[in-house]
Amino acid sequence: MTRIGLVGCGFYAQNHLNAWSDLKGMGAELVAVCDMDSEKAEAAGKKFGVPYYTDVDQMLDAGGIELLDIVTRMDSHRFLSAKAAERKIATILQKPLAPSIDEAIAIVENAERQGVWLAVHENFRFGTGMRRIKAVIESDAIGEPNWARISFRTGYDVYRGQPYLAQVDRLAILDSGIHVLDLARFFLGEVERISCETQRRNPSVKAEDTATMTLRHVSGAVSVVEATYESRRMPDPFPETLVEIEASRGAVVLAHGQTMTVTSDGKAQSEYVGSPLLPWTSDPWHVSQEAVLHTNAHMLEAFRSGSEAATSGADNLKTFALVEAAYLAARTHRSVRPER
Ligand code: 89V
Repeated sequence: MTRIGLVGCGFYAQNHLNAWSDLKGMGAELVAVCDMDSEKAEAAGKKFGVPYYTDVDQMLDAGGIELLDIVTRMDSHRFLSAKAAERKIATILQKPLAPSIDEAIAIVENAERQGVWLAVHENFRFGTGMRRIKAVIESDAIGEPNWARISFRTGYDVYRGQPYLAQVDRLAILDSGIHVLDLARFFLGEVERISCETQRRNPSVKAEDTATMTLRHVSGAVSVVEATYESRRMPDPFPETLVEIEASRGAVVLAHGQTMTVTSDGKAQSEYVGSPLLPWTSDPWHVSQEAVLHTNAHMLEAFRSGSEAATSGADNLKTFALVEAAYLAARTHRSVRPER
């Protein structure tokens, strides 16, 4: 068994806790949880039958944790990951890895210096629909991808479950754009240039709530990558990402409702690629929740086999470089080369 500790027992962490519990059969053993808020710590500890702490040092010093899942907000990631690294405890960090790339690099470099395994919980690419698209591309059914539109557009009230999102200095690109930028890399490879226009369409949030980005990939493919929390359309696809990829011999399109249509050499076929609800998932969050289960399963497998996670710290810095390039592009109205 791999002994797992979890810090940060808030809204989204419930998905991580349920996922670890589901992965018992794969060798995951949740052994302790921690939250600064004693009520949250106690609720999670009692629900999942493990000791609970409000002090992370106490939890880590109690010993036995091999893998620490840090599900707090980004501001505390450097501080908490340093505590794990100095005790040689492997770490999974929630996205976004940090508020800025300099801090993200410092976190990754510190883990490298200490020789500690570190991964970023970038979950979108582990969702069932996204994995099916990747499999279509890899199967060569559509040929060489050369254009894409990857779109996360919603007006769902994300501020209710995550009120801090209305107050952050960087919103659409850093919170959800980071997911779609990661998908652009996952499907079409590394990026040469990016341009971006941002908008703050909802006056009661502090930062940009809409980002429209154009990427030129090293392969020559071009993608339009969109993220907004202020789309007033029905039906609202939240939290689905809609994908259109055109390629030399066909296309793959994932539409709202998880219907994937693959066109291959002039023949089109559609199928439902969603997954059934789990006992702890519900709509509309299910697509995001089941991605957490697959992400945790991947993390566990990679850690146990001593290999890097697909979304290792080093990998995620490449996605983070796109985030920074997008902000710079939006500020200067120019296309920007990412710095990694
Ligand atoms: O998955 C996430 O990153 C969440 C939300 C779906 C609201 O963007 O923060």
